[in-house]
Amino acid sequence: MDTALIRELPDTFDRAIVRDATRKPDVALARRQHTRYRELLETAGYAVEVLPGDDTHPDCVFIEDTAVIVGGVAVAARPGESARRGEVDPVTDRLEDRFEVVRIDSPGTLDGGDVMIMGDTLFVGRSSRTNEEGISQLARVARSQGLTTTPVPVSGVLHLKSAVLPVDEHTVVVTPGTIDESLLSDLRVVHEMAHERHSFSALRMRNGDVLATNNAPDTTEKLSSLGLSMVPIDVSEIQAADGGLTCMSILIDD
Ligand code: CIR
Repeated sequence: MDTALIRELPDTFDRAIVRDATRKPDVALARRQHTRYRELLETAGYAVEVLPGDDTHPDCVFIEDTAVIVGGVAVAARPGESARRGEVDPVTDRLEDRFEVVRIDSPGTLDGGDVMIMGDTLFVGRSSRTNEEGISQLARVARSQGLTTTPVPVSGVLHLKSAVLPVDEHTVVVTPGTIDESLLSDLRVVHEMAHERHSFSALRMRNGDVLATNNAPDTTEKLSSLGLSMVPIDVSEIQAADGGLTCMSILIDD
């Protein structure tokens, strides 16, 4: 059975790092939204494994940023925000029975939210969190696993996956103006609707269903009309902490 590794939301979540602190997330509501996320992963057929939260790391629920599965290797990330680096070891400790663990070393930085694998291509965001050295260390692992790496400069958003989200094997949703779309050569690109800018987030699950944030209904409707099976979810408090739907899990194909 495929596994989804998630991490409990800590009591300190209202101190998560935010780029534009317009409002603090409500921790109790965020926790209910996270529980619903977990239930929907289970409904899609994942065995969900839950790591305990850590109150000293308010962002630890964003487990995607700490490790990236590339073939048979778990790459231990080195988050661009130094305050998040202590989130990595508890996650890689859990992954090391199943994968060889390779670490991104200083001066490299890499956030897992900057990595998107589509077929044989690993796209990696060059962002405020992921630097050139982190990209080249990751590219070495990718090459060893038969993948080609395409760096993608990202502007105006936190991570590559704040700008581009896979919704099926060859389709991505892009927020216009955040990346050079010509780098996505072989992929079908659907644009996030202008009036829903930065609201849409999605997670493609093992059964083909796509979780989608419920505050971007028109972008979601566009994808439904292309035949995708969309499952709406309210993650307002996760979004208030700059998170989306990919960032709360690491999906492992068995
Ligand atoms: C941060 O700034 O690091 C967190 N507040 C949000 C991280 C979201 N991660 C992701 O989308 N992969």
